[in-house]
Amino acid sequence: MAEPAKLTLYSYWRSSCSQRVRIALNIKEFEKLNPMKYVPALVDGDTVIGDSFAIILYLEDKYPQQPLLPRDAKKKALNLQAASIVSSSIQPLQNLPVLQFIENKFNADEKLTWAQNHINKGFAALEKLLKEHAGKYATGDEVQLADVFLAPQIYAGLVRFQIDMSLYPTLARLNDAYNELPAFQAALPQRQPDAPSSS
Ligand SMILES: N[C@@H](CCC(=O)N[C@@H](CS)C(=O)NCC(=O)O)C(=O)O
Repeated sequence: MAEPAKLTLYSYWRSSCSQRVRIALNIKEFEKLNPMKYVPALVDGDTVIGDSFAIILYLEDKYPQQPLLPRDAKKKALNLQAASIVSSSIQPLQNLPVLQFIENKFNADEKLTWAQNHINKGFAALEKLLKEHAGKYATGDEVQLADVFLAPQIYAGLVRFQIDMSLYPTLARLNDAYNELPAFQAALPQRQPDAPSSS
């Protein structure tokens, strides 16, 4: 295993994209991260990667222990599909600049309605996609890529956007399972050194 101390993660406590990367790093047993500064960018020597999906796939290639992508082609596609729904069809629509734009154009209520609408659409798709494949975790009994993307999104849905998770029983059950895992607990926004004390 390469030297963990060479990796520096630039992050932000509340960023769900950063939370994904923290979970992946925790799963791959990196314990020492340098103080975080900005939403996810990983610096590894002279390599700088500025996107959580790219960072996680880089970690997967470089540190194959605790694989996040299954070898089985169908299961791998399922994991990539779930991760992509989160990273392409939900998170960009709840991103800060988008929410600020809606609030400035309309008001805070419209902002919340906008976010809830897009999160609910994505969660409905994920619930349908995963309910027949889920085991203890999203695609079986191992923690995989889909889980790394789902946990921060469900957390944001619950804590920031008041999503009613009873509509999504599979996702709600998965969230309970994530909350039991140390790698996921340590990545929670409120556990980060840059989180405000009132959060
Ligand atoms: N596709 C990028 C998206 C990065 C992104 O949208 N980051 C969000 C936090 S999750 C952010 O920086 N929001 C604050 C801003 O844009 O000012 C990734 O997955 O890393």
